[in-house]
Amino acid sequence: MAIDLRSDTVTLPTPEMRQAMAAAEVGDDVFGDDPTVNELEALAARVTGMEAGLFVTSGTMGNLASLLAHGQRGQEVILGDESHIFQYENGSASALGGMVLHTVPTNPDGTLPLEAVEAAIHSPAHHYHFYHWAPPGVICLENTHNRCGGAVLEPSYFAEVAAIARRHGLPVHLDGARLFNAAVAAGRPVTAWTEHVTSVQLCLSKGLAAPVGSLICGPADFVDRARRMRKILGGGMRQAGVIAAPGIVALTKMVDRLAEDHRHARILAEGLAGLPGVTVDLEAVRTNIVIFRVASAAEAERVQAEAAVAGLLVSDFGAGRLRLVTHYGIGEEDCRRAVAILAACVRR
Ligand code: TLP
Repeated sequence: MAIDLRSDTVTLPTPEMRQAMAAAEVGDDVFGDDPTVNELEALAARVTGMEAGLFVTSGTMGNLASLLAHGQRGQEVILGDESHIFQYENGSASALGGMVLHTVPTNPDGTLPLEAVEAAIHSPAHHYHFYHWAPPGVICLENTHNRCGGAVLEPSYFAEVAAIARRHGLPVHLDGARLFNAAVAAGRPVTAWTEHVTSVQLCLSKGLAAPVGSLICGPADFVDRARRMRKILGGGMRQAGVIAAPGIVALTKMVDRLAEDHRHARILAEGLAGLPGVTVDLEAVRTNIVIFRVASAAEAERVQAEAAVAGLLVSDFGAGRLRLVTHYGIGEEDCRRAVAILAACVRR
C-alpha cells in the first residue's frame, strides 16, 4: 500500500471509534434530541473554554457558518492571503454571504503584520464621511497555519490581534483546524489561544482521525446564529450521533498522540534537508506538516508523479513546493521509506 502523506485528512477511524459509532445513542439533532451530539458539543465548549459548541460537517462549513454568524452582507472579512479560508474555500463568504474578503499579506510564520491588520480596518469615521469602503465585520486567524508549513502562532500574538479587534469592536474568528497540533507542540492547553478569540473552528477529521466533522465554539448567542446558518447551508443533521461518537473519542483519546506525528515530521524534514536540490526550512517544522521546495514547478510535478509510482503520495503546493503531512497510520519506518523514495526521485 502506498504511503499517503497527501494530508492528515486521509486518516481512518480507530477501532474504538468504530465501536463508539455502533454503540452511539442517537436522536433527531435538528430537534436537539441527539444525546451524543449534545455531549460532543458540550465537551468541545469545555475544552475551548467557550459558552457553547456546534457540530458541523466540515472545517469549511464551520468557517463559513462562523463568518456568516459574525458579519453582514457588504462587510469585510479581514484575513491572510495565505489562509485556508481565502485559498481553498471557494470564496464562500462572498458567494453565499455577500461579504468582502479583504486580504492582508501573511508573514512566513503564519502571523499577519499587526499594522496591516490595523490598516485594513476602515473605521466608521472613514466610511461615514466618504462612503467608500465596506465596513469591517470580522478578523480571521489560522493556527496551526497550513500553508506556512504547520506554523504555530504564539498566544501572545493572539493577544495583540485581540487588542486591535477590541479597540474596533470586532470579533476574531480562529480557523483552528489543527489547533490541537499547536497545543501539543507548544505544551499549552487550547485555551491559551481561544481565550483571545470570539469563535473557533476545530477539525475532528484531520490528525485526530475521526471520519467526519468539525466544531465551532463561541459565545451562546454566536452559536445560536451559527446554528441557524448551518441550517441555511443544509447542514442540519438528524441521527448525527453516529458521526459525533468518534468525535468524542477524537477529543478525549487522540490529542496527545499528535506528538508522534510531529516527531515523524521531523524525521521527514531532517531526511529531506540532506538531499541535493531540495530546500526545507528545518526551523519551521514544528508540527505535522513539512513543505519543501525543489527547483521549479515542473520539477515538483515530476517528483510528485514519480513518487506516486514508487508508492509515496504527496501534495503539490504550487510554485515548486511539495507538502508532506504525517498522521495516525504513518509510522517512523514509513517516514524513512518516504525519504528514500524522494531521494531517488529528486536525484535523477
Ligand atoms: N485542509 C486540507 C485541504 O483543503 C488543503 C488539507 O489537506 O490540509 N482550515 C484549514 C487550516 C485546513 O487545513 C482545512 C483542510 C480546512 C480548514 C477545511 O477543512 P475540511 O476539509 O474539513 O472542510
